[in-house]
Amino acid sequence: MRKIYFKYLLAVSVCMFTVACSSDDDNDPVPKPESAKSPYISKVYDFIPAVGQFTNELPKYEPGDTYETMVKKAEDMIKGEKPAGMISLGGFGGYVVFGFDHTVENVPGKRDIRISANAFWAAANPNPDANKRGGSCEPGVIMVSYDANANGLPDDPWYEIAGSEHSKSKKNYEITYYRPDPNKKPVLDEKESYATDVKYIYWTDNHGKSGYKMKNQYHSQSYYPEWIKGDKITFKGTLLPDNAVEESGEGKYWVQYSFDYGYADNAPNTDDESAIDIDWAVDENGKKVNLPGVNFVKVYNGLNQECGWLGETSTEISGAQDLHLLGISISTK
Ligand SMILES: [Ca+2]
Ligand SMILES: [Ca+2]
Ligand SMILES: [Ca+2]
Repeated sequence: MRKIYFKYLLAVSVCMFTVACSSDDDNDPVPKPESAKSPYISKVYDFIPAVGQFTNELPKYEPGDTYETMVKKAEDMIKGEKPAGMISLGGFGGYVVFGFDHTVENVPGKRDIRISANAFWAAANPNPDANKRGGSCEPGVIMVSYDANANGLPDDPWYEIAGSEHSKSKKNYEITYYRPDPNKKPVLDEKESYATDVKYIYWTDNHGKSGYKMKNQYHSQSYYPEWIKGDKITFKGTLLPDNAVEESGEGKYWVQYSFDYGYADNAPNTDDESAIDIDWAVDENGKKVNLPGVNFVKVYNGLNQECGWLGETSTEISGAQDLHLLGISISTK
């Protein structure tokens, strides 16, 4: 904030100097501090995807890559006005932390931030009685943070955006994925013909459950984040209820139903439900917090769900926008 004020003072004095010295030339560039703000993601601070069929692909892992180079690759994919692509967060808990170059204002009664992803509505839901919107909706839990100590770093308290499933979700859920032995013999199951290994990656959670993540024939690379050291990796967060239903009765057509509001990759980018109101932020006790705005956003996959041949449900992210700087007005709920 202090920096912005200084820049403003500087701009004002440059402007006064310009006016005083060039009375007949009004084409001189006049710095405008406001226009220096970008409505888009300016930086990715952290990125660790969980196990998933797009892990090591979105973004692409190459031998020699490290945590730092993968964070930079994620940033190159989603920053700016025209992001280069998309990142996948993998299974439950996989996350990204990004920020804006300013505080996104929490405007009363309005949504403030849109998070872009690749959600879309089903073209041909076989269930004629479906009364909810659905298609490819892979909800990520959104957390927000205000740069309270004004150091430009996401080292301040985080608050969860309480979306429509907040009261139905499991708080403090933890899942651990175990690195697969590259020499293990794949296990096949004729009932799941799309799978090239039905016991690919073992996982356990803190609710006494365990299982295996499958590998499918459509994605043959390693599904375990290759650059992460250690034989296992644990993710923590709020587990959302499953949202997918196989609607054909033949294992063919999975519909991932959209939650009403408050999640990423849960509604198309043109839909109001891809936008959130900072006022929905709550603390760890579920109590509403009143933030003036936010500088940083964290999104993690909130589901531990497999959909047959479609594979695991994994949140994707392809950008974010400060709606106010873009002049887009969307009412809150
Ligand atoms: Ca707001
Ligand atoms: Ca900070
Ligand atoms: Ca998606």
